[in-house]
Amino acid sequence: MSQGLERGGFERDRGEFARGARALVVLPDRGDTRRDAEARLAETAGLADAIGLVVAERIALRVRAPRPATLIGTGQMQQLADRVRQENATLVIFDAGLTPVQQRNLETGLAAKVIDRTGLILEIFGERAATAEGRLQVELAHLDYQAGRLVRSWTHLERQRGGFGFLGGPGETQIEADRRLIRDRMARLRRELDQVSRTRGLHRDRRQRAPWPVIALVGYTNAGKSTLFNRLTGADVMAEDLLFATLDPTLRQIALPGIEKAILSDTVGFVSDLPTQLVAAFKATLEEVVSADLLLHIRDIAHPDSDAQRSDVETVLTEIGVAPETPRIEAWNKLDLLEPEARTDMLAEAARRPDVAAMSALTGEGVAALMAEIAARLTADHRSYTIALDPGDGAGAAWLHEHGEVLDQHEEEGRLVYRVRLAERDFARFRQQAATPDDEG
Ligand SMILES: Nc1nc2c(ncn2[C@@H]2O[C@H](COP(=O)(O)OP(=O)(O)OP(=O)(O)O)[C@@H](O)[C@H]2O)c(=O)[nH]1
Ligand SMILES: [Mg+2]
Repeated sequence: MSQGLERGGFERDRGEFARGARALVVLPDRGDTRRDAEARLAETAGLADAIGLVVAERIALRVRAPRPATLIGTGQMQQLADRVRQENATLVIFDAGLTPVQQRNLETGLAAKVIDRTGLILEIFGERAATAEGRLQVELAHLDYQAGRLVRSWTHLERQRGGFGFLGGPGETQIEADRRLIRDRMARLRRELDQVSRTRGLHRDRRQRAPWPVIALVGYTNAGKSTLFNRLTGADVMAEDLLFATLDPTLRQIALPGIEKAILSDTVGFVSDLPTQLVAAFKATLEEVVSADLLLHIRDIAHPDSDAQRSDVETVLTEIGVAPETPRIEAWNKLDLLEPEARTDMLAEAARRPDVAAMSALTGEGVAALMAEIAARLTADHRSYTIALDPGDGAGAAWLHEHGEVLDQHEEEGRLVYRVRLAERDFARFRQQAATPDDEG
């Protein structure tokens, strides 16, 4: 097996992607009005920044009629080639999806390496993945991406990766050999991943039997999930002005008003046009999100594309299989960044909507109210029960305190009588475990 594949299948030619390498960011603008071109360029530059590339220039190109062979027009190609030369850029990032043919022709025309949005995001994930599972997932996504491009343009891949030329048996063409190699490698990765997620699945089952609700933070990348996570848990996960700062999920225990224990999970952020290969590959990791009792959608409310980001997040949530009825609360974050008028509007709007809380993870404003809101949602189906315990039943009393909200307790005829708010399923569980032959008889 060739070196490249042996060492991870997507061993990069670090040259163009090395930290400090100079890149141009190009937005082929089709006049899509949903997003602000400036914000879009800034985001892609931010993605490039996330792996240490130096963005020499951001260029929006009006592309009225995309050309199948090159995407952009001949004149535009010439202009861009000049910019590449003048800026000493070795890499050009297209904020679009490129066909393998377009990618190859652009590379020839611009005399630089060219990648598209999916390629860039895969690069970032490849660099970030820290856990075994994360690495396997990213590698799988990368191979899937490569395999798709191999079909139509293996020569490009061969030139880029040095080819796997010595592998084919007699009569086997290069492209068949490459495909087979990728397919085998992907099959092996899937088996390894299965193994890893099975182990994790066991953990989850164990936890699911525990009564604590799971709250999953979701949101667009850079919205402030980790900042809030750290504030609530006292943890110190990476929270930075960096796209995809978080890749692997982190879980911590928190307390909420009336809920002694809940699990809060911080996860990878989403981004518009998240490569489908990545969404598929990360399904296992995102199970935390899929099985959560409540989704806390953190939004950067000060971002010009905040609404578009919101629908991007909803799209990914649907794609990974989150049930539409899963309770969710929107946290309108970064309130501190708004101008006074916008801020007043936002607060009024948030107050009108039961599922929205305006806040700032940075200053802490509105965080307590948000927590109360979450607790109220989680306990919405809780009801009051009156439960009598023997005075000696310390374990029973502790259980009630841990799982419910004790509203009142008093002695009555030698027994301790609790009035306690509990989830229905907890009450059922309590009755089951507290039942003694006496009770039943
Ligand atoms: N002004 C302001 N900045 C914030 C607030 N919350 C987060 N930030 C900043 O926004 C940036 C991103 O925050 P993170 O917490 O890393 O965002 P994230 O959602 O975890 O991002 P990813 O892990 O990349 O998906 C950091 O620079 C934070 O300091 C806020 O309420 N106000
Ligand atoms: Mg984060």
